[in-house]
Amino acid sequence: MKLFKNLNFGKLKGGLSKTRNKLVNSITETISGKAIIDENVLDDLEETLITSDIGIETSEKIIDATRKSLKSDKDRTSENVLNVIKSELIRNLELNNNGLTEYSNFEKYKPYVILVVGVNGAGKTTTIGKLAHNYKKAGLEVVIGSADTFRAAANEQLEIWAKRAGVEVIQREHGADPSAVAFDTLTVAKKKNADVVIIDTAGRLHTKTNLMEELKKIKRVLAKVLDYAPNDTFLVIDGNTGQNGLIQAREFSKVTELTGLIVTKLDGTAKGGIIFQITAEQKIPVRYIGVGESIDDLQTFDEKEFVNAIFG
Ligand SMILES: Nc1nc2c(ncn2[C@@H]2O[C@H](COP(=O)(O)OP(=O)(O)O)[C@@H](O)[C@H]2O)c(=O)[nH]1
Ligand SMILES: [Mg+2]
Repeated sequence: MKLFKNLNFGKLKGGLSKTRNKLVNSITETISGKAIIDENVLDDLEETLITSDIGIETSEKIIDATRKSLKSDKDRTSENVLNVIKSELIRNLELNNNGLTEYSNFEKYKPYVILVVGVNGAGKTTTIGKLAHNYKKAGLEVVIGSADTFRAAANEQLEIWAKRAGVEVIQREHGADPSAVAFDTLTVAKKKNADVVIIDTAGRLHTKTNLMEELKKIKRVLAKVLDYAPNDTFLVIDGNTGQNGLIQAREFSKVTELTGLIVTKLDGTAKGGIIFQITAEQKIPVRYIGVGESIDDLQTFDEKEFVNAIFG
């Protein structure tokens, strides 16, 4: 179930303009003026896809499909090629995004618990503010927990977002045990009969074993209060980081079961193609995308809309 459908196609299209410039313009350059798209052009196209962060495997699949679907010479026009690539990109995203998890079942679990993880600066806290705002708007009672007790200003930043969204935030002093905050947050949410809990965490490098252990502890504590918690663990990835985002997804999924990805800052990057590569490799669905810094700039991820927006 997609709880809020916050799709603003114009905004999405605007946000993805740099990715479009990189991906679509280079595809167009590769095929334009070619009377027939022959094997050489297909090779160049494959290279174009790879350098646009689509990933080797997916790029090969797309070019194979293009080759197969354009049987006769008269099929091999630039327009047909562009259409095949577009529909193959959508098909691949749908394949990768489906099946793994059931989308948030807010009716069944009360509170529904979401844990948000990722490296420093990925956009976790901002995204939580936006998510809280959207859930609240959808009529849900939301409590957020500030389990980033590591950064000095973390409480304050989350408090500002909570105020904007109009939801309650639970926190402890700087330096406190993050799992204690997680515990408090669930306890309050249960008492209030809240619908959704969102837990913010400190940014951690996947290479720091103790921080990764801390994540596991937070999860254990959540499960102690509510045996089904967390329902979701979302990894937030900064879309600007390109290939690095792929490594983050790999490393985080080694220590914790990720149920979804949130890719932020797609408004400022030409590397939006990375979404194809990460989902192809990790088979984790993209759930939301960030296309700006304000509270309304989080959108539900939709495979078709995403590709249509890239292609303008
Ligand atoms: N342009 C843009 N900036 C974003 C987006 N999401 C987050 N940011 C910015 O990224 C920076 C880091 O965000 P923050 O939420 O503090 O990251 P955290 O360390 O993971 O909690 C802030 O300046 C945010 O305003 C987005 O979708 N678009
Ligand atoms: Mg933060």
